[in-house]
Amino acid sequence: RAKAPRLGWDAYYTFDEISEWLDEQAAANPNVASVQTYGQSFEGRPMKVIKISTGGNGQRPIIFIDANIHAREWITNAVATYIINELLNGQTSGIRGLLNNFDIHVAPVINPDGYAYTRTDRLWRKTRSNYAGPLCRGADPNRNFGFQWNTGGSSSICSSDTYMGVSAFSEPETKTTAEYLDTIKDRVSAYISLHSYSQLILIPYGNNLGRVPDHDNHMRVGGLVERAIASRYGTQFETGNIVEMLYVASGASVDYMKGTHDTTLSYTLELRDTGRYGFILPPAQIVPSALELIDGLIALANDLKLQ
Ligand code: ING
Ligand code: ZN
Repeated sequence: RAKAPRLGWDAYYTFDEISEWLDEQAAANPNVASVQTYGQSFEGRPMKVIKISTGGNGQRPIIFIDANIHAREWITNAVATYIINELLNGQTSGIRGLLNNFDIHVAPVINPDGYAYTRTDRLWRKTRSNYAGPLCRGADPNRNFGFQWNTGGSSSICSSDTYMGVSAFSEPETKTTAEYLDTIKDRVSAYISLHSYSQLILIPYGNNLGRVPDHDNHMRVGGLVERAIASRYGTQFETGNIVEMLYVASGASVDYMKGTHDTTLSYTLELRDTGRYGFILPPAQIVPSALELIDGLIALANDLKLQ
């Protein structure tokens, strides 16, 4: 297969660079990959998903990965693009096994405006809309999804970092992502939302509904993912329910998929590290973060195909 390498994963890239790179990947691998622009951000940037499928006539179950819903969590887009590259160019039996059984859809930057804005305000988290008035920019997209919206752990104060937005799905980024997910909902068997940092594998719900009915299955598979991740460099992740591990928070993408679409496995992954660098993870940790996560992803897929 032809290659269109430009990202080197030794630095973090801009939204435009990632966006262009995605199109190049699809162009270089026309039989396997396609990019769909399913919406536009508040400021008009394209909302893109790359779909990778090696066969199965559109019948294979989908593993969907969202990244960079929070602007400052740069490691998540870097890991997401590395995974895409590995899926398209990697030759390991683990990658081949994954692609023989699943289609993988990756949306590497689902908060494009916020991510672009972190070039000037590195710790910005939210979108950049102005629906709450000229004095407040943005809502927390992971408090804005329309499942049990505004049922705890989100703020109605527009300047808050966890501002829920003026209404459920007020942000074009969450609305269009959910609309895209709705079109593939019956085929999505695993939904993975990439965040940083804390090295956690988090199980819905984040709101006050507490544990999902298949909590035990999520714990079991989470344990498999933990072990696979640790097998490469010893990095320790920990699995548990969102509220029990962190805090109450309603309106997350993972709650939407579990609660609205009953997705078999729905996880938030908090990537490296545990606080030494936090959101400002050195670029030297991009490749190791991605490699250990790929090991985790393969473990998840190997189990999921037996379920
Ligand atoms: N953490 C997530 C957040 O949105 C989370 C944790 C995930 C809460 C899913 C609720 C549901 O706060 C980070 N780092 O953003
Ligand atoms: Zn986050």
